Amino acid sequence: MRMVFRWFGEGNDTVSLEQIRQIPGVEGIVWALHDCLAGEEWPMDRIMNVRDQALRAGLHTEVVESVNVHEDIKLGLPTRDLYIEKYVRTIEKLAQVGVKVICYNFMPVFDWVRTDLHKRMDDGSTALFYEKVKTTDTDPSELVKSIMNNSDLSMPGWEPERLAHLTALFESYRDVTEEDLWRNLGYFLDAIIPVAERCGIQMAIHPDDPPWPIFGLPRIMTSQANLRRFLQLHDSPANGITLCSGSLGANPSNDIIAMIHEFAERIPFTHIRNVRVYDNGDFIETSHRAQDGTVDITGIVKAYHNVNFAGYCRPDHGRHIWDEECRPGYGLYDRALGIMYLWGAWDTLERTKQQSEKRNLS
Ligand code: CS2
Ligand code: MN
Repeated sequence: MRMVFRWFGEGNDTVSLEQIRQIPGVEGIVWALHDCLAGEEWPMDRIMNVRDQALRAGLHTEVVESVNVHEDIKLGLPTRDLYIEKYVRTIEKLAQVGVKVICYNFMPVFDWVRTDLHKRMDDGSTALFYEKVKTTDTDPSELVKSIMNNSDLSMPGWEPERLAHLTALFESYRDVTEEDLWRNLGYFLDAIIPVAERCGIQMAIHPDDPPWPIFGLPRIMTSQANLRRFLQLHDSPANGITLCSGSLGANPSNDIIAMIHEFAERIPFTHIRNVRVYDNGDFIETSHRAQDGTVDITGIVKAYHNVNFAGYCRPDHGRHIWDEECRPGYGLYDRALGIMYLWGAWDTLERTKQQSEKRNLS
């Protein structure tokens, strides 16, 4: 398991590369050119700039998250070919600087959605919270406005440029069904996966967060059956999954351990984090510790260990603790604690295995 840490870039993140370097066992950053809008081709000089910065801090840049997919591709519009061409060129450039995995998602309009970015918990920390009723009964523009009022940072999937066209975007998805989305995803994969194969890159789709339709928009990366269908849509080792336990775990009927066993060969990248799901479907992001939420984090680490997982791993979101001011979900402290929890579980399994191998030899 190769530990990495998400970094939003100079001036765009409260966490520094030097701090990341000091978290035990972290080898690289998970990065993106966050100000390149979906559909834009990434400029080579800026790509190299991030690579060089990271290298100077002793960190690699092998994992990119995300190269965002233009809505016209998800909608299957005639203009999609143009955006796919640009996407392909970005993949090729990233390969040139040694990128190995590209995470992306195929969620219509929004990326991840929460209804409160600073929900106060009993211990005084705050965390990202999702109140189900607000994504069924609220006007999405109102929700977005109320959330953005609390944040002066542009977040992935919530870029002001995109949100300014929210009504038009919703209109264009009015007649798009889940089957349409599958078809459009298949078309996209048929175009990009051969390029990824040729470049030695693994594409890794991120599950939908939360894993169900919101505001009437279809979502398909939601369950074990759908992930299976996704892998078959274009059957290639370059067509993989970013298995995110927090996203999938928001639906308690998702058996993440079973997914790890079934899809192991096709998981180049994992996000491990916990959530606590309530009976009414609301959920809050918690610490990574298994007891703090409803996702079996130690069981998940054990499953990865069983399948000899050698891919990249990052803690996903963290709570906001110790008065840290940071991007919602992306502070230093709680994610670093998360990493140490994951290492604790992993190293115990690893040492136990080594000891028993030694015993068997003697
Ligand atoms: C991430 C997603 O910050 C997060 O919630 O898990 O934004 C993720 O980066 C994208 O969905 C991947 O494309
Ligand atoms: Mn994730």
